[in-house]
Amino acid sequence: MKSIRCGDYRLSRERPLIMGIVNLTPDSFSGDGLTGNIGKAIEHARRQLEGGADILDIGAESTRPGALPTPVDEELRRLLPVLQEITRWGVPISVDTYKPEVMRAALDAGASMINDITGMQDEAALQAVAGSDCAVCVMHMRGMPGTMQLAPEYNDVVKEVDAWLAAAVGRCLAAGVDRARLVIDPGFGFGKTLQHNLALFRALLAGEGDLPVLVGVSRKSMLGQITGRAVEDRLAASVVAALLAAQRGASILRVHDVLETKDALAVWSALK
Ligand code: HH2
Repeated sequence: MKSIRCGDYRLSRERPLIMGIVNLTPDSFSGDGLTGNIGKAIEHARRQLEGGADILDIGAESTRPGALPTPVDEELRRLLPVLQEITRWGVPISVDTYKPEVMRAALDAGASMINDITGMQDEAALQAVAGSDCAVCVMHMRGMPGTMQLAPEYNDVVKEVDAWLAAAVGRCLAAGVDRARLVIDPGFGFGKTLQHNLALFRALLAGEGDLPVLVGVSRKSMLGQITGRAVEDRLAASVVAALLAAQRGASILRVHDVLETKDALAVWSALK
């Protein structure tokens, strides 16, 4: 399968794609959240695009460890004004949400991908995406952000995450979502210790199946644990991790630092 169906777009799988993060939140872990200032958020989205993003991923609820859910109306209030502008730019826009109401509103506003950190477990979420042609990213998470990092435990994290994702994919297919629309994501940092994240990262290459994999490790605490650096000093670690994920076959790299990741991929592609 050479491309991912993503609304009106076809995303090539011939090279790793860069998904630029746009956080419309007051409390994102990376400190890049923009809320209440539509102009600044749109400017940030534009910069991500000019830096070389192939897709923008816009989210209006932080899912950092310990975060509490944002009410639907507040999420929509943050999201829609920005979404309505950037969906006119002629590039694929992904919306990072697990709420069916927000999915529906996002698709109505022209989003071409839904990025669900809860892996489409909710029947209403499946219904929200089934009738559209959007791409759907199903991510693995153990628990919910409020409590997911308290004491995550697995017998075999790689097998368990694979089985969970296979079940999530099965639910999507059964609901009528075509396989060509699906993207899977092991969910780095979502209900996982450093050791779990490392095992999942190393297993990326071995990942069976033909589905494209999205990897989101940008600025995450696993990189802080490895380097000892604070979130604002994790640029080099994030770029290296993105590059390694690309080498291990990731199709989509979800990153805060688009320009730097783009350069790293260009050098890799020229020198490999
Ligand atoms: N990570 C975050 C949010 N959404 N979606 C996918 N598919 N994969 C990820 O790894 C992922 C995600 C967390 O990062 P960020 O959006 O920067 O932080 P916050 O949730 O605090 O806004």
